[in-house]
Amino acid sequence: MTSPATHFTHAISRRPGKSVTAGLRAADHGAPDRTRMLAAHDAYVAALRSTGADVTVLGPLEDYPDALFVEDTALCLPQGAIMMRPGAPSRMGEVAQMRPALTALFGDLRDITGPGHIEGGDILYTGREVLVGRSARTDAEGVAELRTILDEWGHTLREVQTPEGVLHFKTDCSLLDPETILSTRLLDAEGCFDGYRVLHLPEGEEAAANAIRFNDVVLVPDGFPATHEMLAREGYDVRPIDNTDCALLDGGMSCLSLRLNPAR
Ligand code: CIR
Repeated sequence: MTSPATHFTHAISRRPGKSVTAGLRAADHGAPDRTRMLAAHDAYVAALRSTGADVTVLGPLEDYPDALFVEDTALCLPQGAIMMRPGAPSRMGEVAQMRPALTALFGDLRDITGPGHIEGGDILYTGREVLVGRSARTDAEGVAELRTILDEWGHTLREVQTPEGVLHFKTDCSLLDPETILSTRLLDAEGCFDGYRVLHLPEGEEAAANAIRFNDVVLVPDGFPATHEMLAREGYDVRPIDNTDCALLDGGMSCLSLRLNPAR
């Protein structure tokens, strides 16, 4: 039995534009190398496609340096898609740019209309519930608006807290299967994963926390051997992907795609 939280028929990603060098970052460790980033993006898309999924790769948006981080623009569930309202002002316009691709796939498309804000990176759908981390990008009003829509669709929303200084809730955790979460110790200490099996990132490899389970593979940032070994030992099919340049912009595996299984 597959879960809609881990098994998908489609994904949508977007190529980084030249403007990606101006992407948002909490700390400046240098600009990303777009050539290397494009190669990593190709490898990422190939890994998704290797599972048999239909992957749409959208063109770059030079007006939006962070537009490759498509996950933040929408929440996709089997019942429909919900267009987000990013808390980063420079990213607001990305949502309208994603709309046509989702309109083509979903019969029910909703909008977070505001005044609140919410970004997809703060949302973890586990199959049994939707966890939403309040953060510098996701506020109480945004969460409340999402809750109204999810109530209608029969999903339980549980509000949790993204730790101070962490960009998004999923910066520090990933769903490995409907029962199992990969998490930093820092985030798990918030107590948000009671009732799940939690695998902690090995010490010093916390930056590998943002992974994705996509059908039968798990995409994990390259360069974290203890994490790869732990996940392989647990039986997951690990696919390391170069994340050097996305990491400079606080991005990871989940940010680079919308993963979906539309009902129609
Ligand atoms: C930002 O600060 O918005 C981007 N530079 C990174 C977004 C990463 N997205 C994600 O974790 N879902």
